[in-house]
Amino acid sequence: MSTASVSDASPTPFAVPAGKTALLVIDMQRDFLLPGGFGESLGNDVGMLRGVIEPLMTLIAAARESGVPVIHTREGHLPDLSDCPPAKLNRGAPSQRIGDPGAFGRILIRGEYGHDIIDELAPVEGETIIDKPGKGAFYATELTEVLEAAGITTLLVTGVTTEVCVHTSVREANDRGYECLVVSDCVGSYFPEFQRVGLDMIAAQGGIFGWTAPSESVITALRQGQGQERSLRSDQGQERSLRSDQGQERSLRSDQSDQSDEFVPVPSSR
Ligand code: C5J
Repeated sequence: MSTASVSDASPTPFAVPAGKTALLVIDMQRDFLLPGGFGESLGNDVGMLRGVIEPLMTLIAAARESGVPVIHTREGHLPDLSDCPPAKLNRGAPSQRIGDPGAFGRILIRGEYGHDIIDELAPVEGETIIDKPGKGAFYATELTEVLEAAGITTLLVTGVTTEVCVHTSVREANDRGYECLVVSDCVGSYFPEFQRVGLDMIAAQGGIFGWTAPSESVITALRQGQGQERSLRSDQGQERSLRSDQGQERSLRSDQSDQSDEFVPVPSSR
């Protein structure tokens, strides 16, 4: 197995082990990102989040190309709100709470148009989508089982918002023993100061919750890993073919010795 490295990650270089790394895309949902939607109706500038879309499209494409699994999450609740505790439901402006009618359907309700992932980042067939009722991607979801089944130890974390669902998920992942790198230009906040401080907090104190790095460096590491895997496979292929050549040679020698064994001089009876 090869391990590439994000050499300029903060606070130190970050290892990206092949076959053990997944890309986690947190809550890139219409309710948070579309102009005229829930996020904007709360007075937020969705442009702050939309800046993430393009670099994230490029990173997701690189992950898919490198065979790194992409796992998407969506924050939302059952239509009857039975999975939304009052402590969450009774927040925010009345009439703009979870379950209320919004521009793109009931706000943050599973199955509604606004709850789904934006078209630009739509999951492709075979990718996991985790529906989460909380801010963290692990709370009341099957994410742990999905990661364990795939042998994942390392997460490249992206999505929105930096200081809420990305932070909560990274903290949860860190407590569960996962190595996390937060991709700095692929996470977004409605508030510039939260974006800056949110990223600083992750890598502070020697990487208290994880690492940070820009997507360009992460993509370089993914390509490096892909190259290493290719040359490992080609070395293994050459070794296999060498072993098979040696095997053929051995079998040829054994055939030859078989032949000589088979050559039984006919005893002369005369
Ligand atoms: C929020 C999220 N901010 N995905 N959700 O409520 O960060």
